Amino acid sequence: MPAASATVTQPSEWVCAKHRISLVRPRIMGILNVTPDSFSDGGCWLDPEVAVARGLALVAEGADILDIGGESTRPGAAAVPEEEELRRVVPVMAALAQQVSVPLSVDTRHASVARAALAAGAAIVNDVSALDDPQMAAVVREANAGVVLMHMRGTPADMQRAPHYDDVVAEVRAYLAARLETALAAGISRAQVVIDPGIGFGKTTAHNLALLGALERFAELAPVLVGASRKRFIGEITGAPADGRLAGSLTVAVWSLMRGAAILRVHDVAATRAAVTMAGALCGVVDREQNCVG
Ligand code: PMM
Repeated sequence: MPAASATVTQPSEWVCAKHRISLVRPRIMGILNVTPDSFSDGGCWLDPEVAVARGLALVAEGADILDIGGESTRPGAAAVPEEEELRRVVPVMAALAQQVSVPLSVDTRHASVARAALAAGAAIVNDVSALDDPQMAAVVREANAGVVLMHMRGTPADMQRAPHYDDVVAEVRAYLAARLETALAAGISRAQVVIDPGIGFGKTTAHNLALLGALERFAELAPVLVGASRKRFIGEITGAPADGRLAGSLTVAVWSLMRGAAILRVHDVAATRAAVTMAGALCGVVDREQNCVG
């Protein structure tokens, strides 16, 4: 498959508390939204027992990581009080930590939630605000946790109000480079950090396509996570509603790997696993260092 032409060799392992996640092959992060209002699965997994069962099912489907979130970040979503986020996330995190061996991630912007989730067994903080909470970097450093630094323009409540960039790739890349430096300055090691251009977070369809077409530029900075699964731009292009976007999501997933992404954050784990395996077989060589998916 065509090469990611990254000029800097990136860590081949992601340090996430007690876990070392090899990034030589693509990794699939399964999404578990314990929210009433996420855009594609809101309300499905709000009950803790149902959420845990869903988490177990995602692992059985082949998830390498589970990402558990208690605050919807869909466009227009209101912020959730931290106590409510804690109430949703921590019991599910604790129960899954007892039952699965894959690393668990907490999708939160709040250091207090991250701290509690790490104590309950999480190994990764997936922060869509890239360390905006002044306590977050210290929480990540003290737990030696993995961290995802994602680009977002504004907040979920206002991010889709006419987003504008002069050069979306250059601006998002510069932002992530700066946040990476902030993390390093706070004592987080490079091997703990993954970056994410934030597909759909304060971006039009054209912005999303430009970012997906330039993932190699991001892979020069750090390993890259892409979260495009079922997102609105796929619907805008294909005409499909949120529950009909699997084909579009799989296409973006394979594309992203070809352009240098290391981790895919997805709802449809089994189908993504099959697509990634098929792409790897077509590639013939299954080593990302040889510019292929595996
Ligand atoms: N997208 C959503 C939530 N969290 N985290 C990262 N790192 N990247 C994303 O693209 C991302 C995210 C919103 O999608 P969801 O409601 O389906 O979880």
